[in-house]
Amino acid sequence: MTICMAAAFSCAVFAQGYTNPIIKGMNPDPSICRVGEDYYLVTSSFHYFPGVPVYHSRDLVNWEQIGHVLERESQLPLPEARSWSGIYAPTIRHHDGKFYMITTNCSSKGNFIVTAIDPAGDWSEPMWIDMPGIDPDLFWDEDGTCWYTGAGNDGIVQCKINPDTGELLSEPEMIWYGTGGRYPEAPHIYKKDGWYYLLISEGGTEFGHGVTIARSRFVDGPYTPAPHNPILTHFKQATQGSHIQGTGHADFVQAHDGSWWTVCLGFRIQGGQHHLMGRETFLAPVRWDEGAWPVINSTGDIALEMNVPTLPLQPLQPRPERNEFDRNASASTDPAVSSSAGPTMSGTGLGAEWSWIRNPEPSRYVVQEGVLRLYGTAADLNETVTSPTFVGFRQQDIDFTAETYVTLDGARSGDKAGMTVFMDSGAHYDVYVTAEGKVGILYAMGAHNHREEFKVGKGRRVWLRITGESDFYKLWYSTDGKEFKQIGMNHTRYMSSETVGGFTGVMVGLWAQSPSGKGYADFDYFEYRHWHPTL
Ligand code: 6LW
Repeated sequence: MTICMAAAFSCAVFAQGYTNPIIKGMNPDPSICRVGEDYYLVTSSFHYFPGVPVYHSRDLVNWEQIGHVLERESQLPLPEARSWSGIYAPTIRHHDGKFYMITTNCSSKGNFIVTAIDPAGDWSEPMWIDMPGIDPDLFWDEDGTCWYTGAGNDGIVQCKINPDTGELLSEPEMIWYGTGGRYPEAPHIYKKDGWYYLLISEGGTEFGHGVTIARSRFVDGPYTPAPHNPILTHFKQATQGSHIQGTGHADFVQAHDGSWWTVCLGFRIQGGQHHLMGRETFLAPVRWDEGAWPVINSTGDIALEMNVPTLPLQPLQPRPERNEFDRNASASTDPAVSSSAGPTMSGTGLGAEWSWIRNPEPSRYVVQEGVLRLYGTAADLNETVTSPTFVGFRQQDIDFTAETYVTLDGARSGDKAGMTVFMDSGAHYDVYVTAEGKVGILYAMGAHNHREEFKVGKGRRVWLRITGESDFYKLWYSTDGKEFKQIGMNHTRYMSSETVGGFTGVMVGLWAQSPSGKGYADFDYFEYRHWHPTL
């Protein structure tokens, strides 16, 4: 049976309303566009490859990942990229039959545009833009002029651009400093009822985050701030107890029924004031009367359960909990498939929900005969330069169980392979089996690495499990797949964004390490289950 875990994100369906976040796990800086009754959304990917996941929906609530924008190393060079570099906030727009995605590669040459006719790909090679700064936006005015708007050092800058070449056509001008919050960023421009609206974020992407707006009769200003700014924030008394914090970085879309909506990022807190799953994508209705300022969800904040009218809901098949590593019918049989511009990961047989660190070697990842075979390198998960043998699946729930069965029959002396909850090269908890027939755990916490290894009777073939809950990750193994023994437990907060920094969220990963570079590990299945559907 073919199982593709990219198929869907499960989401409660109500006669009216929906559950936030609409896209769970690390999916920050959402940008959205509509073509007829189809909606497309992209998010940031930092040092993960492929870059910029693309999601599709027909109701704004239920989203399916249809691919990535940046699938080739030529589009996404990630030399020495870390969890605070690589790809930042993308903007997706559709103009004259073509999709445009503009973003910043902070580990390469900065801002660039790629284009596609089909948002599922192929996308073009990058057209680099000679402009510093981050969070670029594209806006086409009614006269056909295309405007680049982005975040500079102290405020929002703008100039004319040729979106089909990346060439700048005017001198950059500062158009707004925001309302005084730190890091004015994430601009998007919209035109409505004769006004140009400039939507931005301020306050930094932590607890003080918020969205502000200004408008002008002219695209290049002067912009006048809305009297009710910030129009979205959880940095206020009414939401100090909310499970959602850090709301910001929004984009607007007008639905095909005329209603307005915003997608934005936020994070779900756990283990005290900590978040582990990165910043996720949320949805809220916008009231935007003619000539009036937009109002987000009446009160300028959002909830997990949104009791508001929606478009007619079109639920997707729930994501299968278990991936048996049967090759997807659509995947190539060649493990290292090459396009004209270099190898992509689509040939590995793993679906779009999987991510690699920096620029992986496709031939080290092979799905065959119901196993995922990982060929290790000398690099371990503390690696900061090359791409360790690792493939990750976004942690999507505070309470979850992930499980696999790993065989090291193809291992060489010194080899290890297993599962991890991975925030960063300096923050991951691993459970593994060694070629010498031991099981082990590693807590990587900055400069401190704590390792324990135990001899197990049967050696070399074990079931491994990681469970997550609000305060702890627990690490388990089994030699029969029935009785699991807990061999590790550590606080979630040591791996949180508040402790570790960076812009990413935890990935549940499978990995292999082989000092000789010749050993391999076989993973029989990967199961990910949400077991406590409260948050
Ligand atoms: C992004 C900036 C932000 O470029 O975080 O929350 C940065 N907003 O707009 C990285 O995701």
